[in-house]
Amino acid sequence: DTATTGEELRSRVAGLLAESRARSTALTEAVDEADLVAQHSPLMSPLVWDLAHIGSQEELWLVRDVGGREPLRPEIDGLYDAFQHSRSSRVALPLLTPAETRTYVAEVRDKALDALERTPLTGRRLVEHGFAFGMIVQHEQQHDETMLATHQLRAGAPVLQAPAPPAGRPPAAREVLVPGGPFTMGTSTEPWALDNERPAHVVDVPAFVIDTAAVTNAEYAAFVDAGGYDDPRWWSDEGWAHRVSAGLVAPQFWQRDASGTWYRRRFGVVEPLRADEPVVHVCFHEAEAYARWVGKRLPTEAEWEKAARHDPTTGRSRRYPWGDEDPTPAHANLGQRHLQPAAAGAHPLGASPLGVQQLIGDVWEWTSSGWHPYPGFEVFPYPEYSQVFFGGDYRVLRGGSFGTAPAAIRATFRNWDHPIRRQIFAGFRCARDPRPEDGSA
Ligand code: AVJ
Ligand code: FE
Repeated sequence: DTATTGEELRSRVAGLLAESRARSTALTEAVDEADLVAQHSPLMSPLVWDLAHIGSQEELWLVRDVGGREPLRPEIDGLYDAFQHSRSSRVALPLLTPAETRTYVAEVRDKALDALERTPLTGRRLVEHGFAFGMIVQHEQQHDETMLATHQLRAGAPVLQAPAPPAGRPPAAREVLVPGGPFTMGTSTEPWALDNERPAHVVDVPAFVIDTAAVTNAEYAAFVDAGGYDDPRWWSDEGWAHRVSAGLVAPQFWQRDASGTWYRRRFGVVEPLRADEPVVHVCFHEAEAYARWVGKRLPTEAEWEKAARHDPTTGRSRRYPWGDEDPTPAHANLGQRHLQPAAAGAHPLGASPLGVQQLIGDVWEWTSSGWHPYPGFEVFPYPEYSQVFFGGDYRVLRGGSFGTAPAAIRATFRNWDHPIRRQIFAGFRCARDPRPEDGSA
């Protein structure tokens, strides 16, 4: 945005830093000391590690790098380096105590705000330093979503509360044809886009048909109830092998009572499965099997982004499905305002020009694509964010979830995880190749 001045950016950043810290504080004050240092799942860090890691990254990038200050606690850098210790081993490290962690992150924040005050945010510096602050805001929010996933895995009484999301009526058209042709994927102008979203490049995407809503619990339950988990026809070889070895029988956190009614456990509350909500906590293999069962497939990453950004009238790619404005609560279910995805059709104002709904927020959406750099990719600012994962056993997820902050999502944002992972707030929508009756392709 050419109109952004250094002062506007400064106050915007200060507000977003405060917002992310309020969320981190709420997530870590909700549980007692024992819970903070506990290992709730081998897939997750103890909550106290995430909090100190948030501070440690902020210290590295804002206090030391942008601010040019001396390290506060150089001796703890290694403890909070995600590449030195696996998530499952972090609980055994000599971590800061919860009280020490709170003091540390508060001291770092004071110095980061001081750097924000003193740093020139004009010209090139606005871009460089503005990005560093944006990266740290996004980083804290990403770990807040990770901590929310840890809360979901945690046993015991519920500690988080939020109002129910708005109701909705499923879109009248269940799928739409996206005409074939080129569109601009990725971005070279979005100021806080991470390296993997860059650069903007033209991709020619053949015509495809995509669902206007994500697959719901009722739809997914029909697959489970029809024996979908017992029939290797719907699964890839790799997916079937995983289904068998991991003993998957339904999405994570689902349970059935004696009469066959489905329930799910959500942040410690067991409640009847809500039929019209997007299914969540399925792995890539489950998403792929469901899609095959209904005669469809998952969208590719390029298809997903074209459905989310392409404006067929102007030929331009938008920042969001609804346009270029930042998300509001009317557009999308983001930022942990609710503790679950909203029903299909709950955010019609967030629809794309072709009427595809809820692409942003609610549930991360699995795509069929692996994790690869765009043509012209350049590491920025460090290889451990994206590059070291390229080509690994990952699938791309798009769109963010109810637990993703608005500052940490846009239609170009790319997430990735292993195809067997279910602890993230991930669901999916289906796509397919057009048939003659779908009209002009
Ligand atoms: C982009 C969500 C895969 O949480 O592992 C946080 C983001 N990178 N700290 C993750 C990230 C470094 C990353 N994901
Ligand atoms: Fe991190």
